[in-house]
Amino acid sequence: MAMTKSEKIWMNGQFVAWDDAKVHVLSHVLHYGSSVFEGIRCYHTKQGPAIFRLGEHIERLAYSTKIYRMKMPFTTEQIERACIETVSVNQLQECYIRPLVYRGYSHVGVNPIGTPIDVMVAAYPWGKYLGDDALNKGVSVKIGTWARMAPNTLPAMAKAGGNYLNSQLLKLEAVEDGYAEAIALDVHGYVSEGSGENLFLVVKGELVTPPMHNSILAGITRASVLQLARELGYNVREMVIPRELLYVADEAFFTGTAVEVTPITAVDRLPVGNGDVGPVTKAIQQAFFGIVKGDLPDRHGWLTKVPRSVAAAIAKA
Ligand code: PPE
Repeated sequence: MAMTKSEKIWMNGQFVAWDDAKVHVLSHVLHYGSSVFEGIRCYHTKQGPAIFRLGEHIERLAYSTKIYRMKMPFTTEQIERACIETVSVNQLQECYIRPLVYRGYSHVGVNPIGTPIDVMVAAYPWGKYLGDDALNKGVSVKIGTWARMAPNTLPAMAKAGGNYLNSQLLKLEAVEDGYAEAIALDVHGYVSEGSGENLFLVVKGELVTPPMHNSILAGITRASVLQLARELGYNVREMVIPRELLYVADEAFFTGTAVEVTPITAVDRLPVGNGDVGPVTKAIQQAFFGIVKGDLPDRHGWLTKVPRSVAAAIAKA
């Protein structure tokens, strides 16, 4: 799963060559996980590359920095601009955008006060998160034996690097056991989310998803799907979900930037519904991909176009 390089990475306000985008080994972030980040997709549309919900992602990045008391050296407008420019200078049509804010190099020691706050934005091609067939055929998942962090341990609302140690334990277990992904329960035993995605169930025609207080990341795809589902006329409810509802639900699917809308067709080797991708999941996929790929009107203003002129302007400067 080697990544596809692009040419340039934005680091603290400047573009540097991909291979030169380096940090010191004694940077605080490497030792203590002190980073917050975003994952954003840019889609190829007929009107050129378009970034999905850029404003909401950078707003969440700002919340994450606030929670961890990291004083951002750039405004949200500057970071949004950096994302657009990074797509443009690398001449990418379709890509994943990864902004990262991290505590840099000054001293080692848990106390983060005084570390520099560094910011980078990279953009590079990234294919299907859970395999090429996942979107059409669905994935088989297990309930992880690791719980998501308790609410008074690490803040789930912050998309912080450190949270992903928990995610890695879940993912490692899933892959070693032959599953595409793991779903975590929260500390009370209720369904929380996947290692890197939110989760919806279809129960008797109604869409349900765990609320914020089950240690989930407040996913931007989740919010988009909640809205699209309502617009399609489905009853939608944020609801505490017991594990066994996964076994008796009619349909289930993941949502997330990387995973997009991916059907879940089996949980713990039990088929979800009859084990096929269900009609509600398909309807949500259609509504979602219709907008992001530019085939349906962007009626919510979710897409930020990347104009061709941006790269030319940067080259001139
Ligand atoms: N929960 C978690 C734990 C999570 O990491 C993500 C995104 C979501 C929910 C969905 O959030 P949103 O993308 O706003 O809809 N996970 C990102 C990182 C994946 C990775 O492997 O890296 C992503 O999808 O970009």
